[in-house]
Amino acid sequence: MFDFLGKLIIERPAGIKMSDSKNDNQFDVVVIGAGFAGMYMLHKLRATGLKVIVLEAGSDVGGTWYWNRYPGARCDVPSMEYSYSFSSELQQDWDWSEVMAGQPEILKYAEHVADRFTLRKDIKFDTRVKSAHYEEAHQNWLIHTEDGTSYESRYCIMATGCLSVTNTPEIPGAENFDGPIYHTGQWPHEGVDFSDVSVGIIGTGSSGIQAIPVVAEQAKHLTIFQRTPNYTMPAYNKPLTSEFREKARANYDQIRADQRASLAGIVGYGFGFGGADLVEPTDTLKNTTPEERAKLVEEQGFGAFRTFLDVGLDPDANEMACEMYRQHLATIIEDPKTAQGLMPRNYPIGCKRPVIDTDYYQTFNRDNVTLVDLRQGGIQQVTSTGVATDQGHYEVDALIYATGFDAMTGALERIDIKGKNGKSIKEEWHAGPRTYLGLQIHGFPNMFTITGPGSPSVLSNMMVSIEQHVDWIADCIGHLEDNQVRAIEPEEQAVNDWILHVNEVAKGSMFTAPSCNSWYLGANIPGKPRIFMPYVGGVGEYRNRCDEIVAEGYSGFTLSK
Ligand code: NA7
Repeated sequence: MFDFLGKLIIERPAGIKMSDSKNDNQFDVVVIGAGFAGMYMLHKLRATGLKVIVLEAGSDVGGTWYWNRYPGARCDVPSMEYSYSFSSELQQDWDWSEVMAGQPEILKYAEHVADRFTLRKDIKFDTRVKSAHYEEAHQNWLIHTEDGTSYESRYCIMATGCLSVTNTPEIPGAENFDGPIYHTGQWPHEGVDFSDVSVGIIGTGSSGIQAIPVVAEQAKHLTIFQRTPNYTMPAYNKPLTSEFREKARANYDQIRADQRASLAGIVGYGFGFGGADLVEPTDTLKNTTPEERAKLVEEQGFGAFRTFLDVGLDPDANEMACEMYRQHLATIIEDPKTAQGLMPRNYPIGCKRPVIDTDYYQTFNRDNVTLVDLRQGGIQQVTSTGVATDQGHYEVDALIYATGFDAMTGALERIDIKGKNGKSIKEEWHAGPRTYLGLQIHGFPNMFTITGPGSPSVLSNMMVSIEQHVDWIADCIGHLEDNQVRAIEPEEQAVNDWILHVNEVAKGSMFTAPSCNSWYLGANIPGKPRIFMPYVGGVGEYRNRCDEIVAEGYSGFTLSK
């Protein structure tokens, strides 16, 4: 229902914002999280004159890039594209040094943005939010932090990140391990020196695949405990030349416009993916002969199937592509047993988030690297001196868990969030996350989720999706303020319809193949409902739908005085 044109119940004198009469802990907006989403949300809302505070668990800005300091951590989107577009001066001034920046450079960028826009004065660091309860009587959010402080606000914006709650599997015996245990997502700020250390790493997702080559260079020995091999492509990362940067900057308006209209928020400006230009796949792999496929692999390596449309649609064509992948892999790895151990099988290419790497497979040709393919016998327990598996015991001095995150919903469900009638977000989402547009939840008025489940989010260049959500939310709040609307929340039917649509679009894609077990589906967390969480329809389509909904007078939302 949309009723903002109805009679005004509460009239505020013109020109007086709610913030004018607030005490220290009363705000118009509380934003939770000071990663790229929370930082831009703060900047954007400041222009409205509302009283805003950001609460952040870390000691500084950066979110994902603040916590994920493991060796080799790097963005998998070209930095000229993985950067804010909201300030033309910022994008003209900042010099990215490489095509895909490493974590230290991205964190420096976040810090620079915080300095440049004096963001820190409205961010409370070292402050973890414990609960956020909607008080129906006052139509306010009451937010409690672990240090015992409470905040009251009209709007509560969750900028809590999609990959911010680490997944640490409970492996028996871990508490008895004599050496240090690290998690890639919570890496020590001072770094770790692995010289002369035998290291074990559990997990070969993107984090493991990035860390392994770098740790192997330093460690005495590196043992990789791999449960599921991944499909990974070379990143072809390289330094950026000043000529390239200048050309890209001159084209920034077009690049940004193309990103916003694209499928994944990435146009591959100047590099494409995997070092080759982006191509629109049109050919049919199933029409090729084994000889033709072998020739393609010989000529193009891992990229050999990228021009074939049916790889993403037809399980048989996909399996042919997987076989081509394995053929090329076998040519890189010197030891045939290790090559077999690294070969992904029994799930399609494109089911998990694509991984790109630097020298990953070459690392397995080093003398100080051992692969333990857990498909041949899994981990039994961690002992005081290493890891016991069904294949034997492996001695290590230090262990790294590269075991991922409770993605998309973890950070929200970790906070005790209660909406109308005291209903918790956990209850509301017991069968999987339910949102309208990934922006709002029925029964939780005036709470917004930036890049929440049901939006393109992790399937896209996060910067593009963050900026779109922040702009939408800021416009929405401006609209509510201008029209003296007290609360907005989605109708239950609109949520149902949107979820149906999110599932419809994902159906038939490799993302939801029965053999696919990805964190997109929550399959990495025991007991988590198996639901495909992000919106696969593309950032351009999605943006259009969000804009249409506004033009239709916030259709699907209830706006109440
Ligand atoms: P991922 O992609 O979730 O990878 C986690 C890895 O850890 C994956 O190989 C898992 O194997 C493995 N894992 C998890 N639990 C276990 C246990 N108990 N035993 C053995 N192996 C285990 O997380 P990342 O941090 O690498 O990447 C997350 C995203 O960050 C990435 O997609 C980018 O967007 C950036 P499994 O596949 O579940 O068998």
